[in-house]
This record gives sequence, structure tokens and C-alpha cells, in this order.
Amino acid sequence: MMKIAIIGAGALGSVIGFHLANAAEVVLIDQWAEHVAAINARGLRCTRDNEIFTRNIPAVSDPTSIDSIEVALIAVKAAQTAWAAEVAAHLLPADGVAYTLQNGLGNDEVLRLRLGAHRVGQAVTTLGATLIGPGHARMAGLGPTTFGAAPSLHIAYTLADHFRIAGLPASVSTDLNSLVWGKLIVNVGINALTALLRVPNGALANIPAASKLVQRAVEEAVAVARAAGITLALADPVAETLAVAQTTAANYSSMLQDILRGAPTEIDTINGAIVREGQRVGVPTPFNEILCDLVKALEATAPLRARE
Ligand code: KPL
Repeated sequence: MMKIAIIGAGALGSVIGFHLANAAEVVLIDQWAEHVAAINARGLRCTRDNEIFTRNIPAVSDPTSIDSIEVALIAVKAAQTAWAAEVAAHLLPADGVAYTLQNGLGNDEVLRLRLGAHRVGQAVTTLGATLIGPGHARMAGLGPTTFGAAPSLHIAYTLADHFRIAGLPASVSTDLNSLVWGKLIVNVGINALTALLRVPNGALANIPAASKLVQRAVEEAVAVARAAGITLALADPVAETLAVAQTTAANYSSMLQDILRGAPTEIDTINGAIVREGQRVGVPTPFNEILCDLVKALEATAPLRARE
């Protein structure tokens, strides 16, 4: 059986690990000690369609005791990517590959710097997941996962096969960049606004004043993508972003979840990436700049928040 380490067992990592344990030998690695202790004591719980399932999967915070890992799936938040790169460097053999499933732009570069380009792959997932509490995740939507063909077509197909055997839809693409940007644009439109407005995703699709803000964020990002020569996998990016908000209507976006638990957000790799790319290709991005500043101010003012 293939031995896979999931580095970052938050909402996404836990849901993937839970399913993948059907098809592979899985070990979960996470810095949150209470979560790791709960998984080892009571098993990893996963709520799916209002039913709770439990599976015994080993979890550790300190990866030094683990060996013979063939592939690492990176599912940490952007702020922990450098840590994840160190862990992967320790765990993987010379020909082992780390695939990042993270949101936004730039995480793959952090991994490449530590592991080398020949050992880093990227995947785009539209799986929806929420962490309910220590040791317990909820599958919020069974969207497909696409693995990039680089750096190893063989490993990409092997991972996609393992996902499918585990009940998670998956495929391989030679044109991952357009999917990476497609997902980025959806996150640009949904994540910061749901965090700032403190609403589930559906509010952005159903309340015209909020949909208008999604449109502004997305249109700027699309202009940057076009100037950067990216072929987008989305035919109508604003409509498709609003459609994702509708199909995930009850979901709290990952950025809203970060804000609610007082954790750093991924604003720099999402809206911040649009601002940086915009500067590089000469496209102004004032609306995304303001979203970045507002989310950073939201993070920094958390201890002072007025309560009812
Ligand atoms: O990817 C997401 C996220 O929350 O990060 C979406 C698609 C917006 C679903 O919540």
C-alpha cells in the first residue's frame, strides 16, 4: 500500500485523509496538539450527509518518528507552508514528491525552494470541508480534485487513482495553471468578502449589494490574468464565482473560518497575489488592495472587537 503523509490535517487535510485511508496507508501531521490527541484517542471523525463516521488513522505533531513516506500532500494554511516544506524535506526520500492542495498563489514556490522543483507538484481541489472541533471534520461538498502532470505523470496518475478508489473524484491535467487561476479567482471573489461581512457564501450570491462587490474583485483579477497571459478555465468568471457561492451557500469560507478562530488568513496568497501580479503586469487593482488592507485590519483588531 502506498504510504502518504498529509501535512496539515485541518478541515481539508482531515477530510482527504479520512477518505484516502480506504486506499492508502495514511499518516496525518498537524501542529494543533489537541486535534492530534483527539484523533489518536477517539479516531478521526468525519460528518458526511449528517452521519458521523469514525476511522483510526495515526496522527502526529512531531514527524521525526515517521519513515518510508512516498508522497506528501500539503494542506496547511499559507502561514505554515515553510514549516510544511521542512517536514516534507525530512520525510520524503530523494525521489519523493510533495503535492500542494493549498489555496492561492505562491505556496508551490516556497516548497520548491526547499525541496527542488523536481519534487513539487500542485493540485487544485474543490472539495468543501469544515473543521467542527478537535478530531472532527465535516465533508461540505464532493468537488473534484485535479493533479498537475508535473513533476511526475506517474505519481499524478497514482494519486488520482487512489483518490477515486477512496471515493473522491479526481483527474490529471497538463494545463494546471488555468485551473489554479480559476480557483484563485473564485477565492478572490468569495473569501475576503465573506470574512469581512461575516456571512456564509450564499449571501454573496443572493444579496445584490454583496454580489456587486464580488463582481468588482473578480473583474480586476480577470484583467490581471488576461494581462499575464493566463488562459482561464472559466467562461464567465463573475457568474461562475457567484454560482460557486450558491452551490456552497451554507459554507463558511476558509477565510471566514480563520477570522472566527483568530488565525492568520490567506489574504496575501489570494487577493494579495492579484495585487502583486497586477503590479508586475501593469494592471491597477485598487479594489483588491482595499480588500487586503481591510482583512489585515480585521486580523489586527480582533482583540478589540465590540460584542453585543
Ligand atoms: O475554496 C473555498 C474556500 O472557502 O476557501 C470556497 C470555494 C470559497 C468554498 O468555501
